[in-house]
Amino acid sequence: MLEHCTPWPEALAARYRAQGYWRGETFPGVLNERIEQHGERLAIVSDTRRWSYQALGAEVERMAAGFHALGIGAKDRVVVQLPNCAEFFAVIFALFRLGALPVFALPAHRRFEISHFFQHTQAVAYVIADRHAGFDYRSLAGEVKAGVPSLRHVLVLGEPGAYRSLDDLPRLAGELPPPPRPGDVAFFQLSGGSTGTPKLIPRTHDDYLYSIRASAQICQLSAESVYLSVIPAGHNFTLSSPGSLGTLYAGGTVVMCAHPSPEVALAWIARERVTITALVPPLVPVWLDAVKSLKPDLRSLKVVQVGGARFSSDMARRVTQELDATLQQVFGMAEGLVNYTRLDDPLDVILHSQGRPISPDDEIRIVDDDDQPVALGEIGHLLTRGPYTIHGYYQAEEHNARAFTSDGFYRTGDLVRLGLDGNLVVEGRAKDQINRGGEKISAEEVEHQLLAHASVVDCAIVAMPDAYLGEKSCAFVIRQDESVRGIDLIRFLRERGLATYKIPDRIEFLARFPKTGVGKISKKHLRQDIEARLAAAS
Ligand code: J2J
Repeated sequence: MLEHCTPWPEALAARYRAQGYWRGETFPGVLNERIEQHGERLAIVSDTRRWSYQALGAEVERMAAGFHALGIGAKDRVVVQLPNCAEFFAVIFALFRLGALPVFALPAHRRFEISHFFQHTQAVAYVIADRHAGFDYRSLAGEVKAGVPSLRHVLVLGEPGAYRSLDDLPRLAGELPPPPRPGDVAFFQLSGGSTGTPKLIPRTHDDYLYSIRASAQICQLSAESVYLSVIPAGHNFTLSSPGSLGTLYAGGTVVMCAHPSPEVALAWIARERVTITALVPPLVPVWLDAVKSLKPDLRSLKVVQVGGARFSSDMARRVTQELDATLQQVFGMAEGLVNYTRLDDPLDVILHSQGRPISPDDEIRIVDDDDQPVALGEIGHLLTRGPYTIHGYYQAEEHNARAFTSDGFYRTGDLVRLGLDGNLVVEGRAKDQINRGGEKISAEEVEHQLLAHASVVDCAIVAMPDAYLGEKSCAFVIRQDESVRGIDLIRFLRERGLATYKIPDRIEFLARFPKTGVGKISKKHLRQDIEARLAAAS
């Protein structure tokens, strides 16, 4: 395996192969098979493209040759930050073909995050769109480039400005290098994170393709399926559960929706006869309201998946009552483990649980604070190990010692309960993270940034309840200089290049922090404090 990555122990790897989970597939191999089987069928639709499998294959070949001519090769890291567009797939499959490793940045990431990905992986290239949602990614590239010596190529979808257009890659006569092997790392996913810097998740062809293949089966995908990709394309949920890659695996069609507004998305569903889509909880009431008022033609829609953050049973019920589609709850993580309610589960399971794992070999342990198993049905920490769950983050030895048990179980940081029917219910979170409607914020990461301000003596960031997003972030700050206002700190964080969703939604100043028995800041008391303030104001 790639250096600084933790392989599965040989005994487990042998088991996963023997069980037929790891079949020796690779992304380039799967794409070639699909081109042979479904060449003329529609693979990808976007605002500007309508690609058959053959057309996708041709675009992948052109880009692979171009990247190769630029000197991008096996194991080279490439930060990919594209909006939902057809070219996303041409780029990543071209990189897969060369054995180069995409790092899936989110469109919301800014200088701070992108620079970190480059510094951490020594990435050699950066693939961006010219502009999207009012933001110019070329100027971001300019800012990043100044501090990152490893960055050799900025490749732009659209108007390239000072850089090179993806339409204008060099042509190469001659052979491409050999394709990657099934056990090779295929790309880096991003961890939601609860530490000072975002961690990277190395996923192999074999392990990811197993999760995709099995997910496609659980969701009953076929060559007739049409998947609408609404949330950012590089996110693990939209990419793999079963997502766009699961749909391509099944020979279906992926529709790339560049803007998640319900008007745009619902029009796509009617126009392309979409059969399945995936949403984060805050989008659900907005969609349901839009369905009521716009009355779009949703007859094709069979499955609506919801996941990424806590989803209330009441809202789940609304979905089942107001849409003529099956609701599927999805509880997953980019590190691996994904749970689904099954399409034929009783309504009670679909409304009140987050489903069960993909694989019979997903091992689940629910433990107390001392790693001892809790009684069946009790709430505890979720630990997991399995054929598509990593055994270590990339280049993070010290953190890995805490994030994984000595026998390789990943500590998810989630608090869950196992129902008698074998389904998991997510009850809360032990990790120091804010889940802002599916967007994950590491409290420590933002606290570090705030502490860089000369007037911040100490700070602590906690989740506060929010009717729309479920949670928002609140920063409690002890300041040195009384004249420093919340707005000054927010401006400071923006200037440091932090993604907007990580900027605290609210800042409260305190003279001192409540402490725990061992003298640490009591975030529990801070959460109670902000809840009381919100209640008093309403
Ligand atoms: C409560 N919390 C949830 C749910 C994830 C499919 C679906 C989601 C993700 C994802 C993913 C939740 N209810 N239904 O990768 O493939 C929280 C948990 C979890 C963390 C992982 C997929 N579904 N969560 O959200 O890596 O806290 O993956 O540990 O972004 O989101 O976040 P992420």
